[in-house]
Amino acid sequence: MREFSLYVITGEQYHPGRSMLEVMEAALAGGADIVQLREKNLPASELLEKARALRELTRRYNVPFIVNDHPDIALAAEADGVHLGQEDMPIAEARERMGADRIIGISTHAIEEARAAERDGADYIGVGPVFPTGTKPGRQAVTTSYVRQVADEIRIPWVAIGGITPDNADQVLAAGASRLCAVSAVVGSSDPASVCRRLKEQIAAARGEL
Ligand code: TZP
Ligand code: MG
Repeated sequence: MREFSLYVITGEQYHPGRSMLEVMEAALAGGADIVQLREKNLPASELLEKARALRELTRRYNVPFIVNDHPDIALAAEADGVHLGQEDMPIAEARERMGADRIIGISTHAIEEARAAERDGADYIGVGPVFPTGTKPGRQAVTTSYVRQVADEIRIPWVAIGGITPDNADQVLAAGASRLCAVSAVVGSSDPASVCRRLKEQIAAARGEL
């Protein structure tokens, strides 16, 4: 898959009164370079409608678009890929449905899951939640020690996620991450573009690109 550094996921609960498209467009303007639609409680028809709209927007910004949980909706919306959780269908089944050219990502919470994802042909993995987060309640934080383990061992692209903000991003980058993902810090901000710009700068500095 194409290289990325800042992954932004939708979270409509964080921006009452502003539309998902308006907030995600601000994130894209600020430099989000991959985007995921994550909506846990919508009927399929509404999810597909949102997916099509976000597909359209991400196409304008030439940014890959991923749909959480639903390969069929990802395909129907012409998304670039799907993101799975450990409880979702196996990677092999998603691959069969999506084909070789689409992106398949999977969330991991321990090094054994990361190894399995790499072995099973995931295109990228999520690593987290690094910090406790209200976006994924009930899931224990994996801390930066899991980030370090992944940095040492995993060779497919991976992205740190969970409670990441500009204030703690440098800790995550120091643990070896070179890609960050955020929901609330970006979409819950009154200025998503500037949060994205700041995170991108922090990533670029850690990568030695500045
Ligand atoms: N997977 C692991 S943590 C998380 C997901 C979807 C939530 C990240 O949201 P936030 O608001 O950036 O903590
Ligand atoms: Mg899922």
